[in-house]
Amino acid sequence: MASNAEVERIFVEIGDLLDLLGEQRFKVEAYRRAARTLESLGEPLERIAARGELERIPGIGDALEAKIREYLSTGRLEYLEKLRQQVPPGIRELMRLPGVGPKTARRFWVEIGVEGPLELAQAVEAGRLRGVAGFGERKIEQLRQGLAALGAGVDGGSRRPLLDAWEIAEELRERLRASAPVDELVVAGSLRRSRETVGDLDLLAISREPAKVFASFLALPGLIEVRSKGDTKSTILLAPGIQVDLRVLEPESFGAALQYFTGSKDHNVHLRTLAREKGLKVNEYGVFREEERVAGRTEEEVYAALGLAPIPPEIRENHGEVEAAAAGQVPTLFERSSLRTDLHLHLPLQGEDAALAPWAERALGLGYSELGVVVENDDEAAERIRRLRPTAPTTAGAKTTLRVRFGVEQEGASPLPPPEGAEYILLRPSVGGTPPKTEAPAESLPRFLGHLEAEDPAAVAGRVGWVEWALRDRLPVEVGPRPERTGLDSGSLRSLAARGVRFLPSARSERSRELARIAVSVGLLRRGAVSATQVLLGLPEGTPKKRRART
Ligand code: DGT
Ligand code: CA
Ligand code: CA
Repeated sequence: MASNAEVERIFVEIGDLLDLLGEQRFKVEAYRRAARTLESLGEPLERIAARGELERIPGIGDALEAKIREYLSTGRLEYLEKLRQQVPPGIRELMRLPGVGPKTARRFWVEIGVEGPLELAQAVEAGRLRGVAGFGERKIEQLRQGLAALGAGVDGGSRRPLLDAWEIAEELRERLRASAPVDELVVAGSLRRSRETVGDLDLLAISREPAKVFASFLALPGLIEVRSKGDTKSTILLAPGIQVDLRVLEPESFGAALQYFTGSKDHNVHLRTLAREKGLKVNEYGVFREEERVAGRTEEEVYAALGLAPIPPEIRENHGEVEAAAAGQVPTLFERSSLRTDLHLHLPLQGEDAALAPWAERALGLGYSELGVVVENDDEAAERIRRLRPTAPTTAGAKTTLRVRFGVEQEGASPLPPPEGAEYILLRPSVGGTPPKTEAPAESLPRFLGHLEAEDPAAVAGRVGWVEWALRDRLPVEVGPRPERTGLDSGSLRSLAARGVRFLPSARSERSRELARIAVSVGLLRRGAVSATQVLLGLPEGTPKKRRART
């Protein structure tokens, strides 16, 4: 669901962009004022729009109302996208510098002629700011430090959550596939290993026309800086500050490069030692005996040449997996292709995804046979389910059948009976609460613990208690794509699996396209070495008991 905060952020951005473009004060201020109004609005915009009362919000005139409507119904705003194209992304990046707002960033752009942090740093070092009105020695020194911090923030240590990196990478791959002649395009590095945080993205491609691929790469929207440029490798910095390496490779060595650049570094070091013992040499071009390449086209080939069974990327951390592969005892991890359902999705109130059809299409594309729509267990739950059920697709195409189920979500401690039509219950931690001392309320419907996401670190830490509670009751536990907000990172998944917890992977979608995020949830389960037997492929079983229905 498009939140007020999203629209607020968009208006702030429009205000900044108009300011950067030197637009008139009143126009800029109109957006900023509207953003402030939205910040203090007590009700979701979607609801106000549904009542047709957007124009009653103070400071929202016709033009802004139309923009809010467009965004709510399409999730996009054409006006914003046009503005973005008029301002080089590097100019907006300049506003992250201390003491630099839209006005100053515009002056750097127009008066000094720089288009981003790198060029500004060069201009500062070349003394081109000296003598410019408003730039004394102190101000210049402040800029120099800010620029260093901006660069350092990217090179040294600023890692981002797995899901964010995954989404950036997916968009990048989509764009490059559409604009460049690539036969193969994959992401290696820590993202392929499903590490919980990702430093930079490592893209590998095969193409007969590398020059065209690099040209597209260097013309990507959101590019802030070109860090290096060559015939086989280039590195760029993308907004909002993530580095991306792209390598274009020969098919003969693609598997070796994929293996090498997937890492981890410690895993690779172990492989090299092993190779040496066998009189082989392994690098990003292949496995070699003297000068002869004995493997390189596929990863399996590389591992086989070293006498190893294939090792899934997610466990390549040199934590015993190489020894296990040598003994032919690599654990069998859960596979995404065996997943049949996602039981935790919420339909937005408006827009295309308010209907089930786009969800069904995506779900079938993912190979699901079942989809679970969750509604809050309140007075309207039965009615919402009743309204949606007749539109639920049961078949699509000749062979495939998709079954849509309905579940209710409620607090773990709450004794609420389920409404008519509900088929399962998602129990979530209560806000600010600790898990109940008692068992989860007995119920005939299948139940699981989910919705573990929290923003506040203390609340995230408290999730452990809830998982323990679920474990006592043998309730399955949902695994979503944001470990930093649930506390369920691969390490805890591993130890929970050892204690017999069964998991329900979910993409936690509120838009149909987000169903694809299941890749991240499954990646985490795999990184936790969770086997197929510990993942539920459909609804858990309910505890048969007298059923109280509420209508
Ligand atoms: P990140 O980007 O910090 O999240 O982590 P990675 O693992 O993606 O690391 P990155 O991007 O520096 O390098 C990608 C892979 O390339 C890394 O996992 C293993 C390989 N690699 C990079 N540098 C070296 C190295 O010096 N020695 C070896 N053996 N492998 C390396
Ligand atoms: Ca990386
Ligand atoms: Ca890298």
